[in-house]
Amino acid sequence: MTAIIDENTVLTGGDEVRADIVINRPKALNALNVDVLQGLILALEKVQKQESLRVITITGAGTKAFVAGADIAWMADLGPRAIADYVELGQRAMRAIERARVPVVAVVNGYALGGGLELAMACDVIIASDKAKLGQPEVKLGIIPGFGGTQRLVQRTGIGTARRLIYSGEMIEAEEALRLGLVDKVVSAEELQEGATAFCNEIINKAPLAVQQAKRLLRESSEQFLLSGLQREVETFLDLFQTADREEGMQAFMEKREAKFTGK
Ligand code: DAK
Repeated sequence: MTAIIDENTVLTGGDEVRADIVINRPKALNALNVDVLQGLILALEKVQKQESLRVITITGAGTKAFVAGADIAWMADLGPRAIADYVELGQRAMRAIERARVPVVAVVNGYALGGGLELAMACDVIIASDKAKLGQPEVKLGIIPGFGGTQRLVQRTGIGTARRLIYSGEMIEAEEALRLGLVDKVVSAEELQEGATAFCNEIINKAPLAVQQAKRLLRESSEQFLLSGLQREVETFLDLFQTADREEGMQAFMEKREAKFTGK
């Protein structure tokens, strides 16, 4: 896949024990395109070179969105080969988060939709602002969650809630997400950074090897099941990507109108 990696789309900062990764496309609500996904993978590799690292945070730039999903305008015109490459890249980015040697905390500062919620769910812990809105709206576009949402949402909320959220595509508020187990902590928007720092310090102060081994074991507890589910999700996603409903769903989004689906 050819992509020019714009280093400014993913920023890194922090100190010797904590790395902060910021997805930086605020005008497109931090939507995930190739640059962002490749930038995320590179940022994760870079920050983990620091031996003293204890925790990583991921957030979105600006006050409106964590990540509003895959970049629909960009994705709408992709052919079968390019979309298959995108799948591979997206899955690699999610797995890089999940397999990072230290815990990764998603700091959800606004909309976390579609691929954005999937990215948050690949993190170990999700801390959300009370203004955040979360959902898997893919069925409104003629597709399904394709970066692990059909698998990781079930793990977080149980199957009943996963069905409700994925079939309806509805957006929910942070407080409801907390009740459902979709997020782990809700903090007022004004205090989100302090709340995230307080939680990171809880991790930083603990025995690093114990935390890291716990992370590995927790991940491995469901890994085989997850990997086979992810494979089936990708295959189904690619089939749906070829349908007329998918074309209509994405076209309707770009034209800011309701989609008219035909089941074709
Ligand atoms: N992609 C591209 N641009 C987006 C975007 C997105 N997901 N979300 C928002 N934007 C852009 C808008 O088009 C708008 O651009 P301009 O018109 O200013 O140029 C700008 O960001 C501001 O958005 P709005 O004007 O719409 O702002 P509002 O406050 O009115 O609404 C909103 C905010 C978040 C409710 C709304 O923007 C919205 O509904 N956005 C779309 C959310 C969505 O449907 N997300 C799911 C995308 S599908 C794959 C695996 C996974 C995926 C894809 C492939 N493979 C396996 C290959 C994932 C799919 C998805 O995530």
